[in-house]
Amino acid sequence: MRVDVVTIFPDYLAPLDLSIVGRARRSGAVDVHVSDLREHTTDRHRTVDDTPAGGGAGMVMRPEPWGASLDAVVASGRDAGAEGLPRLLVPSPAGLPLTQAMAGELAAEDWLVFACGRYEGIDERVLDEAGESGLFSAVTPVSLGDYVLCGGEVAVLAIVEAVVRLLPGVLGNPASIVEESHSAGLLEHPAYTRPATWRGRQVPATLMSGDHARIARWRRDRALERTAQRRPDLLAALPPGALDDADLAALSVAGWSPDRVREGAGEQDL
Ligand code: JQB
Repeated sequence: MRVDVVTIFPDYLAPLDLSIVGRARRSGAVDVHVSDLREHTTDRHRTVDDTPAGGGAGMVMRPEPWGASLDAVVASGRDAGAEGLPRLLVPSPAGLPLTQAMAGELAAEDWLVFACGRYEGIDERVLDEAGESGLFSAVTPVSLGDYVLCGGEVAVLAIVEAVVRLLPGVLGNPASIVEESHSAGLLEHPAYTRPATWRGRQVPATLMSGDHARIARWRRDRALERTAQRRPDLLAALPPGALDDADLAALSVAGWSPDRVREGAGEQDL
């Protein structure tokens, strides 16, 4: 997979050299190119922003450097042998929420281009033009969640990490991805390691029992309990048939009737 990132803060993407993503780059699983939007400014002050049309607070990113940068990124990817059209992703608090399902779709793409905005975001015509230019297979505004960051760079770090770990050969142990899909739609169960007793706290006895069926049941029950407590919206969103009788029994012990599960109880106390 090829990944291009356009930003006014290339140094913000330095963590993409570290850890799993860094190793994936060195192994050739992903080829990351970070470029500086200001290279495509033409004025002496390398200006990328201007006041909002219609007035109001803050600044908006001017379209001209974005048009030139995106043209250049697509041209240099092609020169480097990239085939097909890249997908353009634009982090924004107004984007589609990033989910594990979206990460899975993105992991199936050959080429992703990220446009990192700053200030109050990028002139909307940049997205409209990219969508009609024929340079991109799709243009997708994407959000990390319902809070406001200062720019798209942190979102790119998160999205690239979520995607790259799904690429073939990147995680040494694909069993962990299999386990994730097994518990898909629920929060993770709690995890423990040695020592068996730490500051007077025991690892739960079931996990020390060696009884694999009992351990699997215990983990599923803890995952269900946590999800009901912390993310009742996820329980309500499970596909029909995702919960069997044993699951419903575990939830009923935790005070969740099947009706309450279906409602997802948005007004839950946390
Ligand atoms: C500028 C961003 C996010 C990109 C994601 C998320 O866009 C804005 N609008 C109003 C005020 C401030 C901004 C700041 N801003 C570019 C930019 C925020 C992404 C962002 C994001 N992805 N929250 N914020 N989940």
